[in-house]
Amino acid sequence: MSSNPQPSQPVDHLFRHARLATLVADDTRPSNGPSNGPSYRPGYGLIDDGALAVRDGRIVWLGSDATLPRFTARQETDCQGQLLTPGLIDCHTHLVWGGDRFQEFEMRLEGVAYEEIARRGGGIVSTVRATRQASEQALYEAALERLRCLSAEGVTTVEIKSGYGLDVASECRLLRVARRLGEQQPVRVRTTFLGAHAVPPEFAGRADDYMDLVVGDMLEAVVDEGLADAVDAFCEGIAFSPSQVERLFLAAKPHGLQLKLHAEQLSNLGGSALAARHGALSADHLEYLDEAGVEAMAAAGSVAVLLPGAFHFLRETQRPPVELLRRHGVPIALATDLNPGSSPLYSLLTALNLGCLLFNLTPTEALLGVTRHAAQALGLDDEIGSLEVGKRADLALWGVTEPAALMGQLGFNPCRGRYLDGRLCWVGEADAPGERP
Ligand code: DI6
Ligand code: FE
Repeated sequence: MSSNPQPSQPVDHLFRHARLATLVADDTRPSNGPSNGPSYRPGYGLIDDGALAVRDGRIVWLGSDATLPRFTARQETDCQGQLLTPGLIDCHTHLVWGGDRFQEFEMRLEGVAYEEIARRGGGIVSTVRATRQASEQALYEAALERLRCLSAEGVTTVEIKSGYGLDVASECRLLRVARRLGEQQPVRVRTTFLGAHAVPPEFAGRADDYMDLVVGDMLEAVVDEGLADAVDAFCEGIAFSPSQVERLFLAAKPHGLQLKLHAEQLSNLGGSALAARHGALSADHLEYLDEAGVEAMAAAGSVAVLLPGAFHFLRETQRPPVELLRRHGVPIALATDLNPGSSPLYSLLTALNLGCLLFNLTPTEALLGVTRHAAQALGLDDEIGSLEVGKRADLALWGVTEPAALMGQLGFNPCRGRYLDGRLCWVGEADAPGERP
């Protein structure tokens, strides 16, 4: 054994004395042991008094602080025993829109159903009218304010859908705003083309004709400008049928676009099974999903993205089949579904709380749902979503020690730091202490 000291390795940022929630493995669960003893910490992959080193934006080492190799760090953060998690991932939002829908909130409370409002020409289509009138800059500024709410709670990656333009120029405008947020703000953005969100007024009663436009000129414009990473559709009685959705999937796949689907939100049309057959990354909502759909998702490895905000705002009573999803090993993600109609929810921490209390998710499942499984729902699980050597150093530092404190309280934001590629930064704050990555 050599007595020479190890040479010191240069790193950019060293986090020390953190309670790391790696979300990688269940390294504290006693094998065959009790599942409810006082020391039981299920599945967070906790490392108490841990350290994590970052070089070139990636995690290069993590483990117990006591076993820290010799590093020379340009920057060091003493986490004082507090929780350090992967940066949170909101894998389903409709962040860019114009106008608001609070009159519809009132209508629903006066007894008019969400679907009825849509049939009367309100709902999604009313946001489309307001969005078409808004300038790109106005849309950007409104979206930035919303994004800031998410990032203040430790969100480092956001998926943003179009779907409130519904003509070629307006859909492209929404996706351009989403792309620009990712370029100009310290946040990772994935964009999804949702031209098949609703039938716009000028195509009323002609959904197939509108679908011709979506799979034709609209998709072509989106692809030509490189505006989308994925496509999505609303598969529902008030929107598009499974065969219309299939046309979109078949048109999108040759362009290398990933597939996602709003499915089984208000009724069961078999959308999730269709999406799974086409290898979709995820099916989202899923309140009316049946076991056949769950089996199809399990076979395809699709993620079930649950959206308790929409469930809450629509006062839905049918819960997604969480027990079936567990039994068949379908990964569950949670997201805000942030949109002006069914889910004006600007808080992923609240979505965690609602996921636990309304859908019976365990706190571990909930945290996995906004980290590892959310990364999987975006096809980014090789890059983000857990603390592992080689992954990007997207991190959230919290002023708490217990992971359950992230979802076990409401209206208190414990986020103390948000790091993208290992650098401290906040969306919308030009003079934040960290530089822009
Ligand atoms: N389902 C939803 O919950 C959102 N879109 C969708 O397909 C709602 C969109 C809205 O009401 O504006
Ligand atoms: Fe949605």
